Amino acid sequence: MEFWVNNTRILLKRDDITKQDTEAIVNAANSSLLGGGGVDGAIHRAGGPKILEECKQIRARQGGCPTGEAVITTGGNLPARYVIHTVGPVWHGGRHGEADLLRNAYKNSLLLAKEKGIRSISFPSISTGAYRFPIEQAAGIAVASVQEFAAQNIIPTEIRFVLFSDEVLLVYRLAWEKALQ
Ligand code: AR6
Repeated sequence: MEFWVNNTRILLKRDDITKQDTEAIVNAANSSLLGGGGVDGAIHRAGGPKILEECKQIRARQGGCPTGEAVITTGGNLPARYVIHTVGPVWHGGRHGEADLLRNAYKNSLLLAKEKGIRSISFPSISTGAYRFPIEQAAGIAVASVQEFAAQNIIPTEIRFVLFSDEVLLVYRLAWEKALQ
C-alpha cells in the first residue's frame, strides 16, 4: 500500500528489510554499533563482515552512536548500497524522553540520507522488538516523523516501511490512515 506526501512516495509492506533494493536501509542498532539480534543481526548476517568493520571504524572515531542519532556505512553484500544505523530508545515506561528519542532516530536517519543524496530508504519498526516500545505509539511517531520530513524535503523521494509481520503492518497502516484524516 502506498501514500504520497508531496512528491515523496511512502510505501508500506510486509517483508524482510535485508532484501530491499532501496539505496539505503535503516538498521535498528544499539549504541555499541557492534551488532545484536533482531533486524540488526539479520542485516549483519546478510551484509557480511564489511559492515561490522566500518561500524568498528566509526566506534574508534566517535565511540559509538548515542540514542536518537544515526551513522552510515556501506551495504556490504546487501542489495542496498548503504546502511544507516540508528539507535532507538529502550522503553522505560514512557516518562524518560522515549517519544522524542524515537522521533530523533527517524529524523536523523532521514537527514543523513538527504545529506548523502540518497533518494530511497527503507525503515524497520525501530524500538518495537527487543527495546519494547509499545507498537501503536511507535507507529504513530514513525508516521508523523516521516510525514513531517517528506512535507519539508524533496529527497528521499521514496520512503518504505518494511514490516516483519501482518500484525505490525496493520498497525502502521492504521497509523497512516489516522495521520491522513
Ligand atoms: N526485516 C524487517 N524487520 C525485522 C527483521 C527483518 N529482517 N527482523 C526483525 N524485524 P528489533 P529494537 C523487526 O528487536 O526493538 C538488537 O539486538 C522485528 O520484528 O530488531 O530497536 C539491536 O542490536 C521488530 O518489529 O529492534 C539492539 O540491541 C522490529 O524489527 C536492539 O535489538 C524491531 O525489532 C534494538 O531493538
